[in-house]
Amino acid sequence: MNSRYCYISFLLVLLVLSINATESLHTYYRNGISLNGNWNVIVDPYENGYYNYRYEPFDQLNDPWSVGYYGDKKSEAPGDLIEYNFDASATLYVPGDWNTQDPKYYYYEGTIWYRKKFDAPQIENEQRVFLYFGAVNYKADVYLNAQKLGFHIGGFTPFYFEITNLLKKTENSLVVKVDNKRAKEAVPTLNTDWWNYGGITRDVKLIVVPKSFIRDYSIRFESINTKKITGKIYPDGNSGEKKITICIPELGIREKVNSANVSEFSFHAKEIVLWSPEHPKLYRIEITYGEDTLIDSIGFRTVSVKGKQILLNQKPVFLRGISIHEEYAVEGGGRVNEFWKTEQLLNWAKELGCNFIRLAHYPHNEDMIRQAEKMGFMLWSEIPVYWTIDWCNEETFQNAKNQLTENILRDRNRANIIIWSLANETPVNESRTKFLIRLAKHARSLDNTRLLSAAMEKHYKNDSLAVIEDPLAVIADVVAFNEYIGWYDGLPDKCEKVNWEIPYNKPVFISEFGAAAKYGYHGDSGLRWTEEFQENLYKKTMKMIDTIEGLCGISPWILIDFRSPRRPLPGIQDDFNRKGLLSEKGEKKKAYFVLQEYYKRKQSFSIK
Ligand code: GCB
Repeated sequence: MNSRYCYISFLLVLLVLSINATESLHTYYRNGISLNGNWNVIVDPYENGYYNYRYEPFDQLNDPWSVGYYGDKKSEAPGDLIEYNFDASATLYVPGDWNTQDPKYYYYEGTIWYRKKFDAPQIENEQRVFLYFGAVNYKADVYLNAQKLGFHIGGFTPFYFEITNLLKKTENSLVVKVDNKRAKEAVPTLNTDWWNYGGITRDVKLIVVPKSFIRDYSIRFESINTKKITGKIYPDGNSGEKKITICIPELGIREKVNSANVSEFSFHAKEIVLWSPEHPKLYRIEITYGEDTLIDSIGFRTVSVKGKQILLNQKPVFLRGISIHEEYAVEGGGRVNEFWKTEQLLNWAKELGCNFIRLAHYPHNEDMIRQAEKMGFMLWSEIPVYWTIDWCNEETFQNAKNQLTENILRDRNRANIIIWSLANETPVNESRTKFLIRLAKHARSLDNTRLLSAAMEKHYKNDSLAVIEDPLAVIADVVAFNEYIGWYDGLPDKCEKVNWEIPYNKPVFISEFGAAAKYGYHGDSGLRWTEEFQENLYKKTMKMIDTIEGLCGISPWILIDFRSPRRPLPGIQDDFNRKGLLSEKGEKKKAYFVLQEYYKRKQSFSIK
């Protein structure tokens, strides 16, 4: 690429990533016009539709002869040289990963162009239209009617563009270049233990709003004693209306605040019923500004720490957790793309006796968060700062920060999220710690009402003394770590010998432990991959962890077997990480029942 284009793209990256957003586009209960369904696709491993033969991006050339695929052209005259044709190309379903839709895309990592044609929605009274993507993995370049709207980096968070003035009445051409190539400087980086599903993996919709509308809001329950609720509303456009009304009908609340760029509110709700796993009470909230009413459902609760305890609504709670990937591989599926799949995963967790879920290792879809909230699951929400990120690279930092921002802004009103997690199993060194401390400061600046943590690692002082020693533990609210004693670290008997030193007066959480077993493979408990081995490891681990002072919860690895290219062992793994308590088809392994039993015992710890 010549240096001019290099420079321009660098500036663009900085521009997009350095926006210090404090608000998002709130869409969940808005009547969107879905653009889901079949999209025409062109597979483009050489990015022929993006670069010319000098490797210059077409969309920065302003070249009338440009044949970038985003132009969505077709030969019209006999002499036209156009070497692509969306109309005649195959289709892929959106939302969905490409890997599991056709065997030829199973291992594909690269670029696929998606194209959807649609007619503009009926617009009245100067309404505005936004184009919303729930998530695209990993980089999306978005074009409407051959004009670039922008791009987005990061595979698990939403983004949007206003397209009011760019729409044609009919036959709009929406083209998205989706690129899921892994890269050293990316977040996540080259190396992970999950499938790099590519594609437009979450909903695409048009959101039609009045000229002036409520873009977003934040709300927080300040304290059980005062029952004070505060928040901010982010209106967009000037409706001429001087007041914004906030209504929570069930609580008899109807408050008016002056409309300003950011309108702050504060009131007391005397009769409030708090959200908890045992009683996941949600209220309908309506915020009205001129012609616009934004509707949402919200729960109220407090979460804090006191010494080595986690307090929910001021009472100690034990987190009976499980880790989950956003994957549903039953009958060959991949990324979760339908509501019933989300529900099925959560039902298995409920049956297990969980009140907490670690959403690994990236932000999950919004249905997952909201359904978990309705079902009474507290959540750990994480960004894909995983293993060995490029710690010294400022662009990598800005990328991680942006993903964290988008995650927090999307979900900051959800009562069930109690922990934001910054990272998973990262090596303790200076550049990593600096990186994560910067991220922690940013998380707290966006939301200081939740706990901060990260899945750290244990080390040994001697053969039998495991310690947690990590400068990150000093700034975290919860000292969380992954421990694989009995699988990567000796055999299950080792659990009987290990003692623990965790020198922080903070709650302790075990974010992972586990062993792999192939469902239906039986044998001696000493034989790896058998259900008996996994069962034995769970039994020994439960005994060991009960001796850890300040243990306030666990999220064993993992609910259900999941795809990973790191797991090729034929006949056993066949591309699946087998540490699930259920097989990828939903069959329960023996260890499932050990954990279920343990959680029955821990029930008495729960809040009354
Ligand atoms: C870990 C990682 C998780 C892996 C798991 C394993 O520590 O956090 O992403 O899948 O171990 O199975 O090795």
